[in-house]
Amino acid sequence: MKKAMPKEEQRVFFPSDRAKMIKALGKEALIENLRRMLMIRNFEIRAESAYQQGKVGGFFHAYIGQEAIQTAVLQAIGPNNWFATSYRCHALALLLGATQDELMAELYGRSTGNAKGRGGSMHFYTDRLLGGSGIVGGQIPIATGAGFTLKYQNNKDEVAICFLGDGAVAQGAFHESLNLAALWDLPCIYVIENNLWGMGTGVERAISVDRLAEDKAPGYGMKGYTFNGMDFFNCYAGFAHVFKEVKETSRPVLIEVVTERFRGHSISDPGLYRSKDTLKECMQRDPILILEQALIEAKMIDSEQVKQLDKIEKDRAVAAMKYAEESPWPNPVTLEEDVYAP
Ligand SMILES: Cc1ncc(C[n+]2csc(CCOP(=O)(O)OP(=O)(O)O)c2C)c(N)n1
Repeated sequence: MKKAMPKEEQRVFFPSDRAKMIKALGKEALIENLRRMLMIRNFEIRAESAYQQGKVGGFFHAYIGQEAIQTAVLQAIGPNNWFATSYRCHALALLLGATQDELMAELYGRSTGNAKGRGGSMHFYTDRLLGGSGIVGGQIPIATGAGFTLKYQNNKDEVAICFLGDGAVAQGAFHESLNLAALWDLPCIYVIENNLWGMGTGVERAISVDRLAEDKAPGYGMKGYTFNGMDFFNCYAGFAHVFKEVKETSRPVLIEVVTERFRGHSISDPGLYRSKDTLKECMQRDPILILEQALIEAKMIDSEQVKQLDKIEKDRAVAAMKYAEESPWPNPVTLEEDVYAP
């Protein structure tokens, strides 16, 4: 069997210059990105507590630990593109403008929810998010179809971007989608968020190569890149580069972003496959703390202001819980509405 996956500090990442990016992005944009990451973290922490109180049912997969990735994507490529992701979809919906109220109400199963209370945690949507997918890899052909549409319409301003887990790399849909995207020159960016685990299976036991993008991409005639998912700046630099490249060439690209999830696979996972010490050690690389520290060092914010920002986001998430709690249940008479199966 192949050797254990190297830790992120041993991987070779896309080169990026943090000082240069701090200057280029500026104080306002950087603080806004920190705020967005705090928004995602606070939303999920409150939603978890609602789940634990029995107010939220069904599945629940937190993005905690991975926030830098999709936050950096939005900063680098903007919202006017097509997005697809897995069931781990809370962050992307928030970043694409879904309100905390509608998302929390969806988790609570209320009629005011993002999908009228019918989808729950795994199926958030926006006008640009083509849904969270509960089927591992199910979102890959959907994003490929969005890329096909852009190409067919001769739209050179937008791309389709697809987020998937390391576990989804072994799915047949991954192979078929990447083959077609390469064959037809589709403007697709495939982002493997390698959080090192597919449920309780370590990536080194599931995938036959070490570098998920750089080793696999050449087999499709594509370029492959590796980014550090705990570092907002490295993600931002990488995604900005790739976005420009894909728009210029209309060639698909495969990216691996090395990250860690700080929670279990889902809320009901006790995480017995990794030790408490391993988890504690990986939580030292908290992407929010890393960005916070960089902004404090750049004298763009101080720790008191960070606390205030965090408090505002906490209060917003708590207000969303109240909104959800007070929202009506769906009327049973509407049960057969929006069902398209013949
Ligand atoms: C086709 C399919 N097979 C199996 C499952 C059960 N399942 C749900 S999540 C998961 C692990 C996926 O891990 P990964 O792709 O690494 O994503 P992560 O959860 O780490 O974000 C599995 C096997 C499923 N939902 N769909």
